[in-house]
Amino acid sequence: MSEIETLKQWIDESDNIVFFGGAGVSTESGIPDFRSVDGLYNQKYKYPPEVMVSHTFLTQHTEEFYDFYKEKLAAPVLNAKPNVAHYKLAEWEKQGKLKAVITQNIDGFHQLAGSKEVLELHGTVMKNYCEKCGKRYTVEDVIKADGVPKCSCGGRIRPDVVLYEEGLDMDIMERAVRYIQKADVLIIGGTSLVVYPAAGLIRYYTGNKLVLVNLSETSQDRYADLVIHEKIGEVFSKL
Ligand code: CNA
Repeated sequence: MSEIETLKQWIDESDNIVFFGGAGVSTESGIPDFRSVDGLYNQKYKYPPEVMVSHTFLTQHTEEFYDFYKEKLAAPVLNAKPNVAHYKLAEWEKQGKLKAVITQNIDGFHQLAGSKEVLELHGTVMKNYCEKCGKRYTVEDVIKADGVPKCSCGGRIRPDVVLYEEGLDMDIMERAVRYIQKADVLIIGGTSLVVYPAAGLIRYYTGNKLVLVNLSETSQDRYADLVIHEKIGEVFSKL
């Protein structure tokens, strides 16, 4: 049986699938990831993306932070749409087969594709708030602001995104752990599995159907029961 056939069989037979994904899920929508050859790490910037989306950078290089954030993380989301991988996951959830999507992505595409139970470990570009009064703003408000986006009260508007050096929401992490612990099939897709603590979630899986669908090799490939090194959209379109 081919790898795709095995995956298809596991999915057909299961009503407790959990998906854990990253930036590679959205590259086929045209949004660059961080670590692929054409990802943001390999584009020419003064600093690596990890530095430019850190808490220190927001506080010490505020204008540059917003320039990078608006151009490379927020605007691409408005100019793209979900792909077959996002839609497939939403379809499986609707059929009662998939319990949750746990994502490191901040693009909001799973919800746009119709997924309901989406755990956004790193927040979302779709939500933004004033650091002073808490007033909510849209992603469009942030993008169209001249320079650093400011609230009507004078405070700075920041994205509801977990920056490097910032802590994850423990409630979301605990829910993610519970879904993974109980999962029958765990599909991990489009993530280099190098960003912690998110990448550590894989250790909570206790089943024997751990699937890794990632274009490049990861350091966790050896723990998977099935490894497919292909584009996730292409793989999912065959399921
Ligand atoms: P990453 O470290 O950039 O890794 C992406 C992985 O996906 C790589 O191993 C690629 O080989 C693989 N990949 C790329 N395209 C595909 C594809 N079509 N099919 C299968 N695999 C593919 O990204 P991670 O998510 O692992 O790193 C975590 C960071 C990246 C998170 O904090 C995100 O917020 C951040 N990020 C998010 C987005 C987004 O929301 N779309 C975009 C860029 C970065």
